[in-house]
Amino acid sequence: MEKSIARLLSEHTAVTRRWMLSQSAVGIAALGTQTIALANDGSQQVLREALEKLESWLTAQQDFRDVSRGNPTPHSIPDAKKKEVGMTRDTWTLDVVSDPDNPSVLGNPLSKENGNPFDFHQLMKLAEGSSIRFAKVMTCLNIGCPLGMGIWEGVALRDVVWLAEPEKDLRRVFYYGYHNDEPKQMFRSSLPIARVLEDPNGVPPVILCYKLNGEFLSSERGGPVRVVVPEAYGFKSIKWLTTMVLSNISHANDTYAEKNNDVDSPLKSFAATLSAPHEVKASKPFAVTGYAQSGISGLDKVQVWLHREGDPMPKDRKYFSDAPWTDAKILDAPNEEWGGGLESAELLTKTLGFDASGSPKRWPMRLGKAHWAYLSSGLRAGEYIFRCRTVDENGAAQPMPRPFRKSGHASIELKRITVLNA
Ligand SMILES: Nc1nc2c(c(=O)[nH]1)N[C@H]1C(S)=C(S)[C@@H](COP(=O)(O)O)O[C@H]1N2
Ligand SMILES: [Mo]
Repeated sequence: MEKSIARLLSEHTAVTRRWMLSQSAVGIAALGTQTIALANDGSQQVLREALEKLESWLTAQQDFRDVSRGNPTPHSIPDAKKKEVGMTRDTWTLDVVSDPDNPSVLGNPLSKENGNPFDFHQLMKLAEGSSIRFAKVMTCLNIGCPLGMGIWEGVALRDVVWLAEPEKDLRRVFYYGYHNDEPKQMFRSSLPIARVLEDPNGVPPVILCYKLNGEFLSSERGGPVRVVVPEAYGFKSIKWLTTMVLSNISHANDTYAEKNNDVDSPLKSFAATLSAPHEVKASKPFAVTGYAQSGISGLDKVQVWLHREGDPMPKDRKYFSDAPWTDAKILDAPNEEWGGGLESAELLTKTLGFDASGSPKRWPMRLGKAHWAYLSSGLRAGEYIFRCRTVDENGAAQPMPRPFRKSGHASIELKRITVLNA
């Protein structure tokens, strides 16, 4: 989608500042040998050019990648039809009911059929006292790169579950959205009730989300209301939510399980490049930039390894754990300009993980994105392979501790760089 030039410019200036600021704040030593080169051989210029092309930290709603299923995709149906089926804020309702196959005992089931569904007005009433915001990267388990990074706002799902007055026989919730009233098109996800009622250490609540980056959720992003599960891959965050089923079923029943996906897998940490040169001249500085997703075990380091063809390979041919990795520089938090169309940084003062001045309490933020840069002062001629990886806060290097593809992307990316004789 179209980005205004003003927005692009302000975001890019902000990114450049992130690096420059961190150089003065963290000091010269943090950059090691790289700073020596920064003096007058063009490194400064090379780095500036690479950083200016970096994406902003947050992604605007309309710039998220869309992987919605459905024929037609629910967000593409005409406005009149959206009103008819409850896909607008003034017509939206949610059923919170017991599972007929594995019933939970509910004192007050909420449903259209009984004439008492939960609606958007009630959601806003709940939000007045207890809205929740957190930063999260939305990533599809089956796609290598994140779809977008946002500040998601909503009400804790448990606040609405309690309105249905569950009494016993409740082990799991499963939920789905509008799917053109065709059972075959239903896309369902599920969670243990424990996860809904209580948050694991430091992880925000599961929410019924109605805003992204301070604006009401667009139809394409799942509006008027979607579920957002902070630590999960995208498939748990059901869009165009209509139905929450409280169940005594003892196991996951997600639609996503049908395609061999590991539906219990939380977000993994991994790094990837955003810009890397194909060709550089020998002994000339060059920069590589990228992002890292900070998974459930956080992000301690981003490391890179440049392997020259013909040089000996490490013993570990699978994950290169014993290769001569060196640390890249993780960029500091954006200072003021967060990107993503965030109207005002004021919102961050009321966002989990940020302090009263709107600064992140920890950086990088778990379950979010961070950006990194690597500056080489120059290499001798040859064919090189550039690799990058994360090291999480438990010390596990990508793709460990969970290398399997169907639990989310973590394989190590590979980029070829040719260094030509000068
Ligand atoms: N109702 C519904 N919700 C859905 C989906 C869907 O097809 N239908 N796709 C899911 C998947 S697989 C992903 S990865 C995320 C993507 O979220 P986004 O479109 O906001 O980027 O939405 C999830 N929620
Ligand atoms: Mo997905």
